[in-house]
Amino acid sequence: MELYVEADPYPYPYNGDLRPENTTLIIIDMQTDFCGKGGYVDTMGYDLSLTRAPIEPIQKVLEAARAKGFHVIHTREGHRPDLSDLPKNKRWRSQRIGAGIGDPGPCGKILIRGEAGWDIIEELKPAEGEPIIDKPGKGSFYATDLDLLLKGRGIQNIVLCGITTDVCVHTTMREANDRGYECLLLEDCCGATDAGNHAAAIKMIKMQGGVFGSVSNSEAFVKTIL
Ligand code: C5J
Repeated sequence: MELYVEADPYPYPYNGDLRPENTTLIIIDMQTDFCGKGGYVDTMGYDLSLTRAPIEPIQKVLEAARAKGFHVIHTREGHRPDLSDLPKNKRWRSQRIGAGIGDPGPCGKILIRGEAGWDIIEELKPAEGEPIIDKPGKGSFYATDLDLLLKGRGIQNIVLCGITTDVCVHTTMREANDRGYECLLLEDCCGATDAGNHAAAIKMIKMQGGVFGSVSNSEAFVKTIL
């Protein structure tokens, strides 16, 4: 039986082969550092309401996906405490904006593995057995075992949620698309540090007939899978 999610610019997935066995939800970087008080994004001075907006829609999607037995994968951006995996230019740029990666902050050292700010927020805590991909960069494929894990599980479809839309979510979607995965981004389950950038990132996906995949929302996805 073919199953499609109502999406733009095309019903997802392209071939109607949407099953819990071949589809994963990937929840990107829902960490205190990106959406919590005293974290990296807050320290940079951005509006936290923008990166917190997707929390509730993601909770609904996560509940439905878990209930139906879909794969669920979480990611975290962060660096080793000795900073050996932190490119010098990334550190320099973060220091320039007053939120130096590795520097102490209200939630511990900024974007450092094991610190309070680096962890996934309580509202979206991974369940037992759900893999967490720790990544040093923006994309979830670079310098991680994500691709091996997806191939081993026979996953063809990736449904993306998380923050930020224009950075880690977009980079991951592009990486996944180039590897042949069929991608869907849930618009209300993502957020950026700038509303215009969120909108632009969504628009980019829809160009060229869906250059990186298709775009839908939490309600349409949940309605389709339940
Ligand atoms: C950023 C991310 N924005 N998770 N990281 O630096 O998108």
